[in-house]
Amino acid sequence: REMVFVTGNKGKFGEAKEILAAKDIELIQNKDGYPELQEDELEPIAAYGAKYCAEKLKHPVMVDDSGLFINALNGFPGPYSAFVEEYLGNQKVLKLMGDESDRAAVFKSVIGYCEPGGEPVTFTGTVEGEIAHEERGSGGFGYDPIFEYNGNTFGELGAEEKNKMSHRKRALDKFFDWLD
Ligand code: ITT
Ligand code: NA
Repeated sequence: REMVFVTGNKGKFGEAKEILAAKDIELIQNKDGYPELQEDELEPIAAYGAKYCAEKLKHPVMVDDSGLFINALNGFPGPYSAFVEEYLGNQKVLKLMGDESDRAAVFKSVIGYCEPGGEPVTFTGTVEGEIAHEERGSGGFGYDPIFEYNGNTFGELGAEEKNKMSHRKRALDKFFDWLD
């Protein structure tokens, strides 16, 4: 079985490809992109993106809208995670946190899926962790070096470990339970 994943993010694609290989699904990357709605929640962004791409490509597609929600920053960067990563980066996010003692954060991934002529569906996966005091580890991508889970940052975990319990893995599991 094949699945088209519309994303420009190499890290997301690589992880999803590995996770789905175990389910015997071949993932194909499409980098065409889609308009991202400005919303507080990731679900409508993923739903709109999936619908837009399914109609444009005339093919079933999945998208993944994800974000890091930091408790002490009232959920920021959340839906602005890509923008903040690009324009500020991990060091500035750490600076924003300062010596704040509440380090709680949630990584969230929303898979949007749609078939041409159909309505989009979404599947949400979350993982709870903490914002580290410094960047650690060279694995993964994006916010991985500052997101701690059970004492290790996602940057310190290998892809295999991260893919066992990440927000993306949890969202993809729900999606493929639904597809079957
Ligand atoms: P798309 O083309 O799929 O939209 P994107 O990078 O723009 O790719 P998003 O809009 O979903 O993705 O933004 C999510 C941001 O959070 C982006 O900066 C990602 O690098 C980062 N991110 C998402 N999942 C992550 C993960 O598992 N580990 C670290 N950072 C992650
Ligand atoms: Na994006």
